[in-house]
Amino acid sequence: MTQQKTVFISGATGDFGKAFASRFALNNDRLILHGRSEDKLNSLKSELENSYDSPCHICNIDLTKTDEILSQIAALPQEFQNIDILINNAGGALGAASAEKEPLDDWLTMIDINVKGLVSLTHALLENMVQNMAGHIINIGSTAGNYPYPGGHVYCASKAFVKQFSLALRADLYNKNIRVSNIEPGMVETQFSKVRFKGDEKAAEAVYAGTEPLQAEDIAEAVFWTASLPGHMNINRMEIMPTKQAPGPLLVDRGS
Ligand code: 8X3
Repeated sequence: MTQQKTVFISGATGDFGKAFASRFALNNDRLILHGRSEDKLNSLKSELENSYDSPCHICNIDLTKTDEILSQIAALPQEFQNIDILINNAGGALGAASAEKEPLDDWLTMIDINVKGLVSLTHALLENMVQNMAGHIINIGSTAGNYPYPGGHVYCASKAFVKQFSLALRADLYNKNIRVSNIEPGMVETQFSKVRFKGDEKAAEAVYAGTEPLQAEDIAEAVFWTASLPGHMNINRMEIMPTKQAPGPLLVDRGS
């Protein structure tokens, strides 16, 4: 067990978020659980507090509303105020059709959550981390930020933003004792595809059919390991794929 820390997890009620929360709860860390549904947050908090010795505080914020972020951060109970680890996990994909077929609203929603939400939350917590000269920002990127694919358009672009933002933050924080890591999962079997295909179970199941995807707990282990390393070690980026997945060849139009 490593020293008890305060960990802020955005998107805590999703599959990744729950796996991260359980992994850090196993270490008795203090958790700030962010989500958009108060009911889901309350039941996650009770579940974790009943199973682990890990105090939880819930943060029911819409990440597209900067004033909500600032007021809830300002209202954190004292024992949760010094955040050691921020896990920027909230985000997702909408649609996988060719770019010209996708509604603009879905593109803008992905930018709102995956990009604007992530930078707004980071901005809100950064000053305190710099004052304390301590902290670790762990962004949940994606292999989609490294390898574009058909139907990936804004989702791929948003995750490329997260990668570059993480690396650029490193350039400002390397001498302030604040670590920044971008964890880049490939195919993981979660509700991700169900959300992407707007509830179409068949389309979502087809993504994982006949192969062996990663599980949310695999990524949680990687995130926990990244956070548990000695303070002088910073994982800049960690790309993780199932053994049965690999980057593919470039596309070539041969006119047929
Ligand atoms: C999830 C990985 O390949 O579905 O971020 O975009 S992928």
